[in-house]
Amino acid sequence: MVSFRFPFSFSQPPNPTPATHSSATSRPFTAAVTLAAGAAAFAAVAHTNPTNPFLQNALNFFLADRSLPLWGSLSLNDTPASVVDSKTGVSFPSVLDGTRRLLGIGLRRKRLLGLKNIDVYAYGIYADDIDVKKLLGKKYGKLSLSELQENKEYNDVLLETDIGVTVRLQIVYGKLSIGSVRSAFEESVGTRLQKFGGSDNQELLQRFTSQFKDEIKIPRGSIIDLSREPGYVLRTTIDGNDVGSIQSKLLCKSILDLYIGEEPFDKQAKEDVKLNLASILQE
Ligand code: DAO
Ligand code: DAO
Repeated sequence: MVSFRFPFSFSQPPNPTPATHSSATSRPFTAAVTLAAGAAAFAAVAHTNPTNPFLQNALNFFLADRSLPLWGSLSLNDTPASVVDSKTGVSFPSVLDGTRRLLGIGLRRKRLLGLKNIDVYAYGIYADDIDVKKLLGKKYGKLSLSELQENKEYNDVLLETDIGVTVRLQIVYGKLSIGSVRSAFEESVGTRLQKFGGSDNQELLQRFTSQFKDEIKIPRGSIIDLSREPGYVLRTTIDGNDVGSIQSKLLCKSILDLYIGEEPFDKQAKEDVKLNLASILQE
């Protein structure tokens, strides 16, 4: 196993590759974790592939910042089964539902009574690989990483395109009540419904929050999947059980905006999503 300073680690190294990354290990990363086969293979490929300037650029970006591995440059065999978020210790599968690929991990924090911040949940953002290539490949596949970074439309492309997306929330706060979920939700999503939809969206908000029945428990460790299915259907599951589906482009956009919009809960997670999406588009 190779010791790297990254904010995440892979939980399943199938064939640990020997350490060959002395240049990379000296970089100033923020958290020390272990990095196994998947990204090691990637790093090796990128280092030894001067004919692919995109990969080199992407690698530089990747090393200068912190990020998930660039999936586009890993073969499926090299993809680790899951990625561990070092801030919370929560683990996210690299792939959900067969084709949804993990693009970024973030943390939702909340200030309590203006006093202290609590970690409410860690989240993973996934997008459907096939949809991404089909719907975005033609338009963005030819652009370089820096061109993509400057492209204004690309910034919002996951928000605006009918691509399967899942945001998986894993609760880390141990004392969440349904009441506090409802009111946080009315605040965060309510603001977005107004921003995108204008005045009267009370009914839509009501429809969504009425899915949160009083008897539902969401202890630490609960997994909530918020999925945008084709045709702008927002589907919610808790620990794998369906809670409900609502067809609304506005609701889908308002929810995803919390994570990949203009003011996301975790800015780094959004940057990771953009970078990993770019990497997949270069495949
Ligand atoms: O009042 O005890 C408290 C703390 C409540 C924090 C609520 C934050 C809720 C964030 C939404 C969670 C969605 C699953
Ligand atoms: O973090 O402010 C926020 C909003 C998160 C959206 C959470 C939706 C939660 C739906 C499941 C509720 C279960 C009772």
